[in-house]
Amino acid sequence: MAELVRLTKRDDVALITIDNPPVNALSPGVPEGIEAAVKQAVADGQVRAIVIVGAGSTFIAGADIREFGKIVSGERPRLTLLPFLLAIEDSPKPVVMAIHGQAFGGGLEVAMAGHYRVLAPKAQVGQPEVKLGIIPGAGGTQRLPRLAGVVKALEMCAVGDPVKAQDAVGLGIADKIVEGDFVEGSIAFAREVAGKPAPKTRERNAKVQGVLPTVFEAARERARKQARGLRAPLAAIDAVEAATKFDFFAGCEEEARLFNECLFSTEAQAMIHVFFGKRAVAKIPGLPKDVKPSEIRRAAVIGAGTMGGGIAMNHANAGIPVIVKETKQEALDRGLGIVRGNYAKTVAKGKLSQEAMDQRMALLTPQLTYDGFEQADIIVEAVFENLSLKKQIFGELDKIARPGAILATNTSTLDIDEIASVTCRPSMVLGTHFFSPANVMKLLEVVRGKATSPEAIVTAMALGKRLGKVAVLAGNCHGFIGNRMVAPYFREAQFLLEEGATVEAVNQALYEFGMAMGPLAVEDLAGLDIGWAIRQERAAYLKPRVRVPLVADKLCEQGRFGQKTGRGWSKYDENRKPAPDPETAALIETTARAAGIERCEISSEEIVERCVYALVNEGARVLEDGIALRAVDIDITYIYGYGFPAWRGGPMFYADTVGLPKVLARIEEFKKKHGKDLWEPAALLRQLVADGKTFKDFDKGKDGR
Ligand code: T1G
Repeated sequence: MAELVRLTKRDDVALITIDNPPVNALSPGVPEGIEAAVKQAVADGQVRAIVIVGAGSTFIAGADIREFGKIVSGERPRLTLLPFLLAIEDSPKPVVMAIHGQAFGGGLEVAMAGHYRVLAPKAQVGQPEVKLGIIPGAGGTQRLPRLAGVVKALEMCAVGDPVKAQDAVGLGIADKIVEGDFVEGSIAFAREVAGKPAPKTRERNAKVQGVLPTVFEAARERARKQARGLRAPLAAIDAVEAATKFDFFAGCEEEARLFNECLFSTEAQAMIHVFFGKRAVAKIPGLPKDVKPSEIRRAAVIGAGTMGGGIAMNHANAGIPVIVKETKQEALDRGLGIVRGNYAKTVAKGKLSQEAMDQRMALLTPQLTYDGFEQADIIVEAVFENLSLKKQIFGELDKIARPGAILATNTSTLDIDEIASVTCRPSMVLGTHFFSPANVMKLLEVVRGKATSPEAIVTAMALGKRLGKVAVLAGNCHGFIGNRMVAPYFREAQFLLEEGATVEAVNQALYEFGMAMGPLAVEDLAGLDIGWAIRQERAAYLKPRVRVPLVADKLCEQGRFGQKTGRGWSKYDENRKPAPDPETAALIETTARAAGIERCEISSEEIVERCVYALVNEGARVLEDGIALRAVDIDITYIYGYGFPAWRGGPMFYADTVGLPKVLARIEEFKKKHGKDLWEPAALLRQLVADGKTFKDFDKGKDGR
């Protein structure tokens, strides 16, 4: 077994190197190796100071998250890193933590057990545990407030965002930034502090005394707003508060109690599922291992509308020069005006410098012609959702694009093969389905056609990562993964209105379930006319005598498209604040009565089950059809593209937590009541229940490693 921790000597300084690729996680053997090396260095008379550093790209990225499942299942004992950290802290010789890359979670906790911390200029430190549904579990909530103060520690532990090197020094978390040769500079620093008293972080109590309780109340208020439904941020606040109430060791006990309470929660299992899921979706099983992404140096976007403008911004943000083509000057000016406005807002918020904005705007080339398109490595078509228009454009692009260029369409529903059929290069045609607003939403559905080449797929997936997106590969069908599944979700939301639920009750039930917005509120935001156009385009595919929602079309016929017209399912004031619309409620009631639909009280629980189980059932079919590679791909799609709560792990993970037998039984009840055309259980769901398996089991062996 490769040596996880090495001890070497530089004259009077011991250099302890942690080498557990890829991110030096505190996997079994690492804490033990560090402790043994420290003890050895302490016992070595020639050694006057100790430096601990990480090999490779980072210091320590935290505890080994892969071990948590084994702790919860009882395979491994609970986390007990405190004794190992005390061994470092109680070293009579100063221990200098030399941090490059990241000191995250347990990595920062190890660093804070040291007596001094020096940082490489680009280093980051942080306690991101709440992003995994847990809290620091190795003294982080007790040592960090002693270094950075309670207010900053609350923010770092309850929100989980990293702190840059310069700020870490300013906050007192670290002592110095080392420029130049980092290891040599760290050793030189160690020599400077050798022989000086080794300050123990746990004894630095000044910053945890006399803290007003209001500080914690304010933090809890913020957490309830910003992390709705999450337990971990509130637990992190409780733990930091313990540092101001108890001595260090009693505070660590309280932290450990809260840590285990979180670790054994479904919330943590779900968010750890999402952590690894986000990385798993990038791995495509079945593609030749030697296929490498081709380089994207230049891009071109057709359409400067809401989507085209956002897509162009993504490329400029990644430093890729991008041509933006429109058909009319006025549309071009409007589109680029919105882009400039978006950047200006970000600059005004202090999240982007004016200089960076100017650089990005300079990468955008607005024009009305195809000039320069022959140099683009990828061309993304983002015109409105019309098949014949998209085919016309792809026919034109096929004549001018350079060989090997990727021709991508931003369609959200249409047939990729149909679009590719008008080109002589279907192998280079695929879908890059961005989500609105494209410069904000993280999800990118990369849609493969039947002829799309592995090169094109890996290039588009790699580009997705470069644009800061979470790219998920989808097969070609109507609506791909996300929109195919969301259709029955919206269908049920509308049926529930006809059966007696109010617009507010449906929205509130899903909002309280954890969705970013209720389904009808989402439709009002996106515009009811979008769905109307798709329904008209799909009318020919409707099965006769199968129930369809009746009210949305009526609203659209009255020009009520949602927020953009001030009225849709709800009515909106000038600030787009929603309010119940009695006219909509009346229209729903009269339409339902005219259709002979029985109306009654409907519980929030049933509202959630009807909508979410419709999602899960269609999700199972998406897996059956191979449109999604794994259940986790569906989960990541819904969390990063459709506002599904990460703390529920995504629709398929959620179904596993409810228990597939219960989900299937409920679907069978809905089938009895609402008919098999709407609620026939997916064969895969039946099979998994019959085999006593879960969607997680379905994914096993599909990780593309
Ligand atoms: N444990 C196990 N595996 C990890 C890991 C970790 N902590 N961090 C990363 N990996 C794997 C990851 O799954 C991927 O695997 C590979 O390493 C590269 O990661 C006691 C309880 C450090 C910023 O939350 O944020 O400490 O896909 O693709 O983009 O209080 O990884 O190749 O098979 O993300 O360069 C707290 C988690 C843990 C940090 C690097 N720590 N990691 O990003 O690479 S809880 C975290 C990250 C804890 C203590 C508590 C990022 C990174 P594979 P990557 P990257």
